[in-house]
Amino acid sequence: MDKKIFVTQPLLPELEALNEELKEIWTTKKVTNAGPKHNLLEEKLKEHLGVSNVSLCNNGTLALLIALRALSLPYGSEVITTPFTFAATPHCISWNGLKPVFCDIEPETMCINPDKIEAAITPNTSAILAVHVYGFPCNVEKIQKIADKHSLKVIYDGAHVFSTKINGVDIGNFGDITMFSFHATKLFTTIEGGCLTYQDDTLKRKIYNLRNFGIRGEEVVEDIGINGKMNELQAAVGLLNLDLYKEEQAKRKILREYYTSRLEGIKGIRIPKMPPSVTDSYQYYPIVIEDNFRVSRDELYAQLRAKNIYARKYFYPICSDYDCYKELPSASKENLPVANDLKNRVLCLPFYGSLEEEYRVKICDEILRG
Ligand code: T4K
Repeated sequence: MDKKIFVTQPLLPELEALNEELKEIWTTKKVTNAGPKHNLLEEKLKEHLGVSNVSLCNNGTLALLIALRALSLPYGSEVITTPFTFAATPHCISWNGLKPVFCDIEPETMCINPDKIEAAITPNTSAILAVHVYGFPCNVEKIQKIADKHSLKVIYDGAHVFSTKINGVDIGNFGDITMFSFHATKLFTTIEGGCLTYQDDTLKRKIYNLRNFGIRGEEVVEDIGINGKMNELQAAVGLLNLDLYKEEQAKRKILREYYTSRLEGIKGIRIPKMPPSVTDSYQYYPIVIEDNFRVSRDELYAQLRAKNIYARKYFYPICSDYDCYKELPSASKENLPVANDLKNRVLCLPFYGSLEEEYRVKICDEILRG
């Protein structure tokens, strides 16, 4: 391939349109600290995400840190989570002085396996932090039942599920709090950014405080907050991208159909299926390489890379392999057989609307070459 093809490309608004937004910001000189564009984006996201409360943050990781903090989980308590995720998920647990406890995943959705959660619960467990991986939703009903039975909080890492619905219900309405990431690699982006959604109105003040040093007024500091504020430039990009992401989804739908038409039914390739009850976000296109494919996942990854196709092994290594977590009892390979198997099989293909026809064809040709 004559140019490098990456796993994704950021969805950027027209420069002219952004310039108009910047002119406004330059005129008012209000560049951060809950400015008008920030507040408008919060309002508009309520509609787009179908939720009653949205709190914007300067990135998804800060948002997740704040979510865990806002729920006042007892210091040192255990949070059950998945190892099959980005580093931010368990790191946010640890940064809050909480202990991550890894639980295995389901083979099809690659999300935390609810049937394995109860065995991981101890008297010290305070919450479940589950991740909707690649846009596949967790089994939210089963997770909530377990949480209710054991009085646990539920936090969802929804970094991959912007605009997803389950049976018509917007995904940000499940659990106590859901985090969305608006990083440049995400379908809907503010370059860096993220938000929290939640149904409990009383969390609004707490979250506001936590992302703004706890400051309520010039002489009032109400809580031990941090700086998690989204600035006006980020919000401006977000406002423009609200008009673009649906078209991007439509383009990705066509790309998904093309990939699936070429790769489905090929010996040794499994394509994880979105359940019909779910509206897809179109964030990733993962394939699973089985033992009977012509080469291993790692060999395929290398072959593609040699042709300038930068598919990604999300998630390899898994979080339980990291030096900082591998000694945890829950990080053992025996505890996490499915995650440890899938980490060696998954490959996320280049997936963005502007990927040219000729490259789509070449990517599939390269995967299928004999
Ligand atoms: N929870 C989950 C489940 C997550 O997946 C993430 C983030 C988070 C929490 C944390 O949310 P944030 O704090 O990030 O809001 C990327 C992203 O940096 C990261 O946001 C994302 N997950 C993760 C899955 O993927 P890398 O290390 O793979 O990024 P990078 O720089 O290799 O980018 C991938 C490709 O995207 C590049 O090869 C080219 C393209 N790209 C990337 C950037 C940054 C561009 O074309 N332009 C760009 O500016 O982590």
